[in-house]
Amino acid sequence: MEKRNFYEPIEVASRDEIEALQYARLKIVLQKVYEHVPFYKKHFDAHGVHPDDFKHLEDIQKFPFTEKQHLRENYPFGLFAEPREKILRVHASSGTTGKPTVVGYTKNDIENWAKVVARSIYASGGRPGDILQVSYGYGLFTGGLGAHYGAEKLGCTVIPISGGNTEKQLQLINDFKPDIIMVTPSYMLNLLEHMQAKGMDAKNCSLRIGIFGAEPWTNEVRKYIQKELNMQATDIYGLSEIIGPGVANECFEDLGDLYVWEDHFYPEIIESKTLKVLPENMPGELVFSSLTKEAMPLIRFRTKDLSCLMPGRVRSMRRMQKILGRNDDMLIIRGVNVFPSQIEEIIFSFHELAPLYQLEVDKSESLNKLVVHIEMKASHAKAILGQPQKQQALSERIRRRIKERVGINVELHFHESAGIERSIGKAKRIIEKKNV
Ligand code: DLL
Repeated sequence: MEKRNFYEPIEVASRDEIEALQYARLKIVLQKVYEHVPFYKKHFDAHGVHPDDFKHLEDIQKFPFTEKQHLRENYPFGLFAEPREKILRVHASSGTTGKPTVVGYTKNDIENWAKVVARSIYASGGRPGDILQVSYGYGLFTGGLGAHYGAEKLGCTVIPISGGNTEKQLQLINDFKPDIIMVTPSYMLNLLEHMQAKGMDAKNCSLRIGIFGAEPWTNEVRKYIQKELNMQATDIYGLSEIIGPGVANECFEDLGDLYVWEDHFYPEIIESKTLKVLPENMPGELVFSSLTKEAMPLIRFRTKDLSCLMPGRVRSMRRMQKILGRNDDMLIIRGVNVFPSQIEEIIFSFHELAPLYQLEVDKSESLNKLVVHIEMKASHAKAILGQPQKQQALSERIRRRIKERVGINVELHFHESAGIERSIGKAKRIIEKKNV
């Protein structure tokens, strides 16, 4: 492997240099959106701020936030800061209600996006010449095409299989021998299950690195994947509103938190209720401002993702803590705040259980009750499922651990083998009440 530990020199520039660049870029972006996006002119005017008020980097705090709602209200192209003819590509995220949120890219945006994804693959340990399978979905979702352009930019041989088509995925892993896979962690678990069922030697497959993102995944999932596939699992973060994958990525020399590519995206952490900016090391909601985006730069976009910022170590750019939940994924069960990731950690710590779960909030009683849907591993199912006493004992151990660690009593529902829906993209962790 090359000695150089960065893809672009700015990753290790001095803080002064990075901050000077952020200031200069943000100044241009503020001016541009004020002049070219009617929404921002109104929004800034309504808050009594003007781009001329931006004299120091901290002055960004004077500017109002952008919310997902604002994208919907300006559907489809109302937030574009460039003439439509300059927009080479659009992506959209489906959203749970009504209209999708649409984002646009100019030629330069697509180039910058490819660079930050190439940088992310490099930080994960990928190098030019590696074979890289892209198993994120291609289409309006940013995962597939984002990964694809980045991998080509770095100089990898790309296998653009997209999500789904599980048998074909395994065939290509077997025959083309990719070094790297980019895929949601839940689909990786699904692929692994199929490999094991087919008798493929997952531990000795060609994959060396997995670059997983698009959904929260705990360190328990990391440990499981690393052990079963004998590969390095790294975390890639991003969101379509800001660019797609490649906003932040783990560095293989310093695993645990993600490095924010701060020359393109200016991060802040706020307290969601008071909207106050929090200092480093304090957990809160991530907010990003675009520094280089041309087609649709956003100012102080509220991601709803919960994290905290910390100084860099192997790069000078700041780190963000691995995201374990979103504001709107938080369940309130009998007055206790619960994130699916807390349950995930516990399910993954039981070797008898298959590495998947779904949560159902039963609102039929006056206080919400949480039903945890789980499955036994095929190898343990026979020994336990037909044996009420053994199943009862296991059930008690799981419930006790959840009570100890999360502070709530849950109901467990064991499913037959393959009874829980498998993911081919982003896993659906929270389900509507089932009639089971
Ligand atoms: O999921 C972009 C992406 C594609 C990122 C592929 C990484 C890999 P959206 O569909 O707009 O974009 O969803 C963005 O997904 O606000 C987070 O809640 C969640 N998310 C993305 N990456 C991670 C991650 C893509 N590494 C939303 N960890 C974000 C936890 C993640 N959550």
